[in-house]
Amino acid sequence: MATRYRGLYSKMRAKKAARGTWQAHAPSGTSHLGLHKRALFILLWGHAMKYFYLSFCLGLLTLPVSVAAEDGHDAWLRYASIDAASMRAHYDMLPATTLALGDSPTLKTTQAELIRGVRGMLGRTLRADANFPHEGAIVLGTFGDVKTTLPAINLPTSLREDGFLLKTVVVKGFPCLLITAPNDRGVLYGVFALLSKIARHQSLTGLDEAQQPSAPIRWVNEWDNLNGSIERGYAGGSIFFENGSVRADLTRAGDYARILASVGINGCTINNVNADPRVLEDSFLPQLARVAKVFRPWGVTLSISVDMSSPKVVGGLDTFDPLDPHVAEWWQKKVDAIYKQIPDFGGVVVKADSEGRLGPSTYGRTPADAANVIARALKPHGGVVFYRAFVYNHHLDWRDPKNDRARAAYDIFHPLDGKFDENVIIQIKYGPIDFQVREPASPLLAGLHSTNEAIELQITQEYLGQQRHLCFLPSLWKEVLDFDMHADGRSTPVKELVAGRSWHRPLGGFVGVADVGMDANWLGHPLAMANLYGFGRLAWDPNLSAGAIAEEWTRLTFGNDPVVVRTITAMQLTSWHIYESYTGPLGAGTLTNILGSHYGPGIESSERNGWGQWHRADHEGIGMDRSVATGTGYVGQYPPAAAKLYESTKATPDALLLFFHHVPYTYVLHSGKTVIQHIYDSHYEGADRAQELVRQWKSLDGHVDEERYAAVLARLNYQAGHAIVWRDAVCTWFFRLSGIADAHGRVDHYPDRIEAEGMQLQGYSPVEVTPSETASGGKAIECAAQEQSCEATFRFDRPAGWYELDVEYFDQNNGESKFRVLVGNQEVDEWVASDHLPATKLNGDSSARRRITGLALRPGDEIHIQGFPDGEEHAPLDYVEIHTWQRDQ
Ligand code: GCV
Repeated sequence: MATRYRGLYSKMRAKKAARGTWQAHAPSGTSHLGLHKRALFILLWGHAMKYFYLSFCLGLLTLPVSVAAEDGHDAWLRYASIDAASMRAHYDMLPATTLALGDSPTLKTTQAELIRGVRGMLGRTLRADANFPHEGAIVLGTFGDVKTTLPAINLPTSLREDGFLLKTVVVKGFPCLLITAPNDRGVLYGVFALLSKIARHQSLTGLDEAQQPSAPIRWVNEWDNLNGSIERGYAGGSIFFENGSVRADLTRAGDYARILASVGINGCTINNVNADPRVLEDSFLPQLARVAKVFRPWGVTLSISVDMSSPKVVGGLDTFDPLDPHVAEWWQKKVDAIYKQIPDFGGVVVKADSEGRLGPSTYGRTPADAANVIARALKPHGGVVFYRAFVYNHHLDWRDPKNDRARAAYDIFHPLDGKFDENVIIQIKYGPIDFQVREPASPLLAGLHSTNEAIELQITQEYLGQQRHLCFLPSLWKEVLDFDMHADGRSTPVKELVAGRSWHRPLGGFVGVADVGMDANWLGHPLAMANLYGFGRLAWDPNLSAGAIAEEWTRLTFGNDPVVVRTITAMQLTSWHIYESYTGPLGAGTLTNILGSHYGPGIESSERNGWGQWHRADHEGIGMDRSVATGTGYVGQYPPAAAKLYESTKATPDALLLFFHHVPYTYVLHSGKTVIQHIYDSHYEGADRAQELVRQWKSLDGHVDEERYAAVLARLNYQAGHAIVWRDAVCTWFFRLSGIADAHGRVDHYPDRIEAEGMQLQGYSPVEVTPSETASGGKAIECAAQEQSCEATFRFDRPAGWYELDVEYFDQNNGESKFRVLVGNQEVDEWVASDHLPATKLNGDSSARRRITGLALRPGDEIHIQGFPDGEEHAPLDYVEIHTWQRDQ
């Protein structure tokens, strides 16, 4: 807080504490019960799965449960105590001993995790034995060890690496639980699966279950920079780097590896794909080895992103031409040096010829030339190259209607199919543009028959609300993974293609861009970790439904209270559609500011520049014509059956219409609405449903711990306010451009709103906001530079009653202005604009809402808003909106 206000502000607080009549509720300030009762319904559980036959029935229990505060650090690995004796009793059959048939670091970690989990949930400390005890035991070991020690046990022959078996067996007359796998990482995964069952109160009776991952590649990428910042990270600084080096304390990196392992993620690339060449300096390699060391016990393979120009920049050669023998030799020596320090190093990720990164095009070489030179160096060590297909020209001529960025990946990589070495994997973003709120599956996913591929999904919500908005991504990912490309005229869903199954590729799978940070809860929003969990679960089994994933995650993260499970699962499952509704519907792109933050509304930012994220809206219509007949020809990149779905406006699903076609605003959708009315309606519905999320969450007051309850409520309240900023910006923009009014008369008509520039101003003056649609009426007010405080006043002229006041202000990150609201002489609220929104000026990124509820107002009341500027932020205000107060909302 700036010194000049500190005194004033503490006085304001003291005054407020002394007052009593007026009630102002800060959105996140709701109080909750620390202790409460909750009913636990435990299910009648019966499965008919091949390896999974069990059923038991547990009763209805009512018991007091302490809801302790949590900060999210444990993610879904909380191992919360099962307090109900009757529930705990169902696990009495678990042996008291655990026997590890080997001593690899991973097996040791596995045994320790089992002990930790059982102790946390059941309050029992398993004994760790090295020899077979003369009693039942939980036996941990690889197939190899089991065959040697317990030759009588039949092991399945079909399980591949990382798969596992959980089986009740009898050894030397004692009932044992066997957790075994082809490799020790699989045993670790088996233990996590067992602990997850207990945490979700599932039965272990007669356990006989084998699981197998869908694909060998299940990796995350972290876009961390060596200075400790994270590109597109929204939860604090890097857990790996600080000040140009690997962090001295890697505790969180180890904790993260544990979280990854618990959902079967087996690799992690720790630095930004916009790679700093210094990671390949010899002096850096021992630092990387330190990260590998904390990953190793969890079976997480370390990899790094590398810059193609490294042979020149780091190696001092006069070229980085991938076909130059000196360059090949340099890569070989460098890779050998890495493996000397990190024998289980996984490989490298390459972003080249993309967004200003240097690449093989410098020498007229292809991506295959570039990928192969590194792949050959890695091959003797078993390493792989992930070569990203995110290669495009960001200086496209927007005036040429045939230009289309969406074509780039297929145009560049399809002709190279079969030219990549066997240890190269082409890493393909799920859509052809860039992680938009809705895109069709990239046609390149079906365009590589003789090359390994992996799908790149984004866990960090770059274009999807940056973890300030709730957006459950497995719903989006499932649509892409389940999409059937019909390649070769047969069924080839994306999930099969990327797993390498459709064309029998040896490698393939899933890469998720996670960008976790130093914030205790890893991703910022307490509910956003469902996306990391969902990524891991889908990489393991893409046939899981989004609903099953949301429910699993909720049980593990918030417990098994049926009300909690039902409510959070429902919120997660609607959240992507809600976000899409108030941002960019019908496949037009997210409609965010693509030239800067990628956060708030910036509808025009994508047009008339070379980045190619065009929606081509004009006075008549909107959308990119990508058809073969009249457009850019992009549709022709899909196999014929899929292309047929998108070539005509009639066949194209409404949700993707504007991605594939340019249509007039009056075009009638399959839904029966015109495009323009759909835009208006979806934005109003989306904003209303964002408010509904707040109501849903509030119904959990007392059912979840206070810390996470308050943190989620604050984010949801913010989201509900920001959804209105989005709604108004998008609707206003399209109304002005099309000239077509909203059939329901809502757009540009806000009867409850009082514009700040229309109030009586002292020290404040009106300013234009750019883009204009991001402020109500295109204008806001700011204190003049020399003012220490300013005031805007208006007179309340509605009937006496209870009201709520929404104050729309701007919260830049280059100052912390203070605001105070008074009715007459009485202060009713005060706050500091100290959020860290991605904006240094007034726009849709910085626009924020303060809701003041429960105000008794009478006609003639004067309402004053006082602003106290700070730094570059001049206490900016947009408007006030007054609604009748409904107590329960
Ligand atoms: C790491 C988008 C993002 C960039 C990102 C790039 C990529 O353009 O905005 O931050 O760079 O994608 O995936 O390489």
